[in-house]
Amino acid sequence: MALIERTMALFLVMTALQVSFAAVYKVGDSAGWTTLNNIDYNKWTAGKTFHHGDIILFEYHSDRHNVMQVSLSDYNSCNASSPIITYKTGNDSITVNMTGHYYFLCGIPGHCQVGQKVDIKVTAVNSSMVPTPSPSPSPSGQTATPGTSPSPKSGAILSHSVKGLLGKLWLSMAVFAVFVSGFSF
Ligand SMILES: *[C@@H]1O[C@H](CO)[C@@H](O)[C@H](O)[C@H]1NC(C)=O
Ligand SMILES: *[C@@H]1O[C@H](CO)[C@@H](O)[C@H](O)[C@H]1NC(C)=O
Ligand SMILES: *[C@@H]1O[C@H](CO)[C@@H](O)[C@H](O)[C@H]1NC(C)=O
Ligand SMILES: *[C@@H]1O[C@H](CO)[C@@H](O)[C@H](O)[C@H]1NC(C)=O
Ligand SMILES: [Cu+2]
Repeated sequence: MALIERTMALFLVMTALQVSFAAVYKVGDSAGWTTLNNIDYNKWTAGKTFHHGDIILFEYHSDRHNVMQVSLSDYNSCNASSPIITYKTGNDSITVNMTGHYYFLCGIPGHCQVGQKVDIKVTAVNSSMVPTPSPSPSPSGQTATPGTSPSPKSGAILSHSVKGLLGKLWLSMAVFAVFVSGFSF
């Protein structure tokens, strides 16, 4: 019984630790979510790696803008007539809990058209992303086309993930040590 409780406690702590790794990204940084200054929000996302569990924060004047999560085609055509979800508090924290693209736009007429839209690609952090000692040949026998060597961007994603995994490993070990030491009582 004590073992089960301990295991459950360990699980809860681990979950809490996962949560504490969530990053908060304020869209547009200090400028926020606006049509002023012609902000290119897809420039803002460049170089950032959004992970499952991260928080996307939209800050804006709620009487001037809103935030709609839409489909890809609605994103491309700036169609605000059938949003998946609409946020309008002016201070919306959105926890991204699925991998893939989140397409957001402002639903106020004309705003998306002048660039108030953002495509946030959420990546999972998982153990299969840990680098292998040597690159193995493609199992499907696919030959690499000339000039398609791994881009520096994928390297950046990799190192980011590895850093995250190492952090988690370190904390897991610390928690495990506490867990094990509990038995000596
Ligand atoms: C916007 O989307 C709705 C429903 O998805 C569609 O009926 C409408 O024609 C679209 N409007 C434009 C301008 O594409
Ligand atoms: C928006 O919400 C965050 C927490 O979600 C808070 O830290 C921040 O102060 C809020 N900003 C404004 C302008 O209310
Ligand atoms: C993801 O978040 C949305 C909105 O916050 C929620 O409706 C949905 O149930 C969540 N999905 C999972 C798998 O947690
Ligand atoms: C881990 O990542 C790989 C490739 O990115 C993906 O195919 C796999 O489904 C992921 N696994 C989990 C558990 O998310
Ligand atoms: Cu707007």
